[in-house]
Amino acid sequence: MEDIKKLEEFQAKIDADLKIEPKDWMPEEYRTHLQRQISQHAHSEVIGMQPEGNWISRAPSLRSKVVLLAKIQDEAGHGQYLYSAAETLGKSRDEYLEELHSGKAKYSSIFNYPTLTWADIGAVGWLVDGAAIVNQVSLQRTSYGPYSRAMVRICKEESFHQRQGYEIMATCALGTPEQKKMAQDALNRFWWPSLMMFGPHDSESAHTANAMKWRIKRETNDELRDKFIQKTVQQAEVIGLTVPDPDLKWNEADGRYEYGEINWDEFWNVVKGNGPCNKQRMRHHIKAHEDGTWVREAAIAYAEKQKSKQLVA
Ligand code: BYC
Repeated sequence: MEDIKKLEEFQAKIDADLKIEPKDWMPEEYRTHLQRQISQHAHSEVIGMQPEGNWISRAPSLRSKVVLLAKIQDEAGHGQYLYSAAETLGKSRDEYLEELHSGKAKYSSIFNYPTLTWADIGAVGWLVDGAAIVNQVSLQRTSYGPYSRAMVRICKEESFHQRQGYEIMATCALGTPEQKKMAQDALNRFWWPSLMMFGPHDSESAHTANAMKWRIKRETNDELRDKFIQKTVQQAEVIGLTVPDPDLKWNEADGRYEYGEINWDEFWNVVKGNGPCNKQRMRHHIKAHEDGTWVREAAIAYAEKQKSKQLVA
C-alpha cells in the first residue's frame, strides 16, 4: 500500500514537471532505466573521442588542429558530467566501466564507423554532433535533475561542435573538385549512420513507452530523427551537397521532406558488436583504462593523505 502511494506521488511530481533529485524516492525501474541510459550516454561521449582523435596529428592547419583538440577535450568533459550524474543513482564509475568493458553496456553505434578523410571530421561535427544536439536539447527537460542540468552545458558546447564541423564541410564542398568529392563521399558514408543514432522506430523501441511516461524522453526516437532530417537537408543544399537518399523529396503540400528507410539490419549488426570498428574501439578503451591505473591510484593516495592531514590538524 505504501509503495502504491509513493508511486502515485512520484508520477504526480513527474506530471507536474517537477525534477526528481538523487535523494528522492523513485521506483527501481526508473532508477535502472536512468543508470542504463545515462551511463551509455557517458560511454558514447568518451568512445566518441576516438574517431576524431585519429585526425589530431593530421589536421591541415594549426587553427584546425587547435579547434579539433578543444572539441575532443569537450567530449571528455561531457563524459565526466554524465558519469557524475549516473553515479548519483547509486552505482560507481568502476561498475559502469566494467559493464562497458564486458559488453553489457552499449555506446552509440555511430562511433563504430571509421574516419577515413579530413572531410569525415567535418561530417562528424556537422551530422553526429548535429544529431546529438537535437536529442540533447530535448533531454534538457528530462525529469531527472542531475541529467537535465548536465545537458544544459553540454548543449552549449555541442552547438560550437556542430558549427566547426559544418565549416569544414563547407570549406571542402566549396573548394577544388577533389575537395568537393571528398565532402560528398563523407556525407554519403555518414548520413545513414547519423540517422541510426536516434535508435529504432518507436514501434520497435523497448524503452520508449516508460521513458515517455516518466518524462525521461520528451520526444520519441522517430520525432527527433524527423526534426534532424528536416533541418539538415537544407544545410546540405546550401553547400551544394546531395543527401544520399533516392527517396528524399520535398512535399510542397505538407511543407516537409519525405525520406527513405534506414537499413535496420546494418544498425542491429553494429549494435551487436559487428560494425567496422567495434573491436578496435573497445580494445583501445580498455588499454587506455589500464594504462591510466597509476593515475587513479596516485589521485586516491593523494586524497587519502590530505584527509589524514586534516584529521591530525
Ligand atoms: N547505438 O528502446 P530503445 C555525442 C539500443 S555522443 C547503440 O529505443 P532508448 C558525441 C538501446 O540502448 C551522444 N545502441 O532505447 C560524442 C537499447 O538497448 P539496451 C550520444 C542503441 O534508450 C563525441 C536498444 O537499442 N547520445 O554527442 O529508449 C563526438 C533499444 O533501443 C542505439 C546519447 O546517448 C544506437 N544508436 O533510446 C561527437 C543520447 N539506439 O540499452 C558526438 C542519450 C538504440 O536495452 N540516449 N540503441 O541494451 C538516448 O536518447 C537514448 O538512449 C537512445 C535510445 C535514443 C540512444
